[in-house]
Amino acid sequence: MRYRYLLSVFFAVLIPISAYSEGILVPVTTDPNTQGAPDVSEDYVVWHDRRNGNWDIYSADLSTLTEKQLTSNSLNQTRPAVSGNTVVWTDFRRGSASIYGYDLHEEREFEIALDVINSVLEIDASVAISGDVIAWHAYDGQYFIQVHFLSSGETITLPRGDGNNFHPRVSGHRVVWERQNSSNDGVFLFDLTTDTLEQLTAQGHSPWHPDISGDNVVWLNLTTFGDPWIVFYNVTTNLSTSFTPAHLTTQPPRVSGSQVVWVDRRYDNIDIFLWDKSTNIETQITQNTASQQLPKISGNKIVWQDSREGNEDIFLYSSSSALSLSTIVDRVVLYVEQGEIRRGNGEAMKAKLLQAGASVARGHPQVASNQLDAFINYVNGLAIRQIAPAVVEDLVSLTQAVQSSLN
Ligand SMILES: [Ca+2]
Ligand SMILES: [Ca+2]
Repeated sequence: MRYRYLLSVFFAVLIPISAYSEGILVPVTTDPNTQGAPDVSEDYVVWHDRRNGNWDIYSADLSTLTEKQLTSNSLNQTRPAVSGNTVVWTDFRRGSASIYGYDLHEEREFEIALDVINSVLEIDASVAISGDVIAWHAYDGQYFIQVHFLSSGETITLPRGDGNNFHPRVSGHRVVWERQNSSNDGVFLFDLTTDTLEQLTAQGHSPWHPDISGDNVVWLNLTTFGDPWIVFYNVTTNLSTSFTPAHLTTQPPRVSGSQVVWVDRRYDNIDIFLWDKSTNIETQITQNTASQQLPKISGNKIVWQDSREGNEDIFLYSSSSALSLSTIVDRVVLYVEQGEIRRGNGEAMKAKLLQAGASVARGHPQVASNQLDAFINYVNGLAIRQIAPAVVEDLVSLTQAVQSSLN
């Protein structure tokens, strides 16, 4: 077991740049009863649905937007998660909380773990899935994390330490969750390939609801003296960025790649916002006066629970995420204005970016990508003493994002 605290972490607070959303918004459900708690993968949206007088699991195929009822048991099936063609949820058909799954291709339901929470209260087991790996919190007097492998059928218990372990999330071979302990709350990460445990948060913080996508972990940090904030942490570089949207709620932030979604009340009602770490651009996804909440994100798709029609429905946003060289030029200009980059260096950077832009215009994306490599080398060359590390990291990650959109 290995603990790694944030002592070596470079802590950057960036001021986001605002943008208007340019994607399309689609209602996934229009039924007058309650639909909520959606999740999304590349091909499917899933949610829990009360149209039959009790909670059932439904799915929609995103290529056709056709709806499908996955459960019909008269007791409750709630809070589904989806990855690929597998849907998992917390199921109360036995009274206590169990974990069930459904294969959307084979149209087959299956048991995963029975009676994981034996409680008189109906408590969500917070089941999560990524590929072969399913995780949830179970209860035996204290809450602890269990992991199930779909391919082998094996179920294991993760190191539980002192206190209660809640709200696991999975990405590939990594599981993150929060541990609540009277002396040391924390976000923990377990690597299933190396069997190593890390604590990602320093002592004295109260982190809630972590999420993970690849190398990137986000969580909420609560404080008794002000608004909560969101932490974005890279497990490979140990670099941490925090930002504090105005009137942030305690609903979980969610991450996919470099993009984070959350809800806040800055305009007096709950709306969905998106921030992209690679561009440092914040986008307001919903601008409706009803409440939009519980967002999830996968690639360029965001889903959430929306009350704009007078009852709760599921909505989907799909972005085009078109990045252009002018985004980097604008960023260089901004840093020059802020005094972060000297004017002469800024002009040299703009010249390199214009060369790459000319190559794109002539239909030579590979040449443009090589010219952007030269731009990155130039920026890295100024990293010693001339430009702050956070500025270098911002420009390099933004340029790499543009390069990946050229390919
Ligand atoms: Ca049901
Ligand atoms: Ca509805």
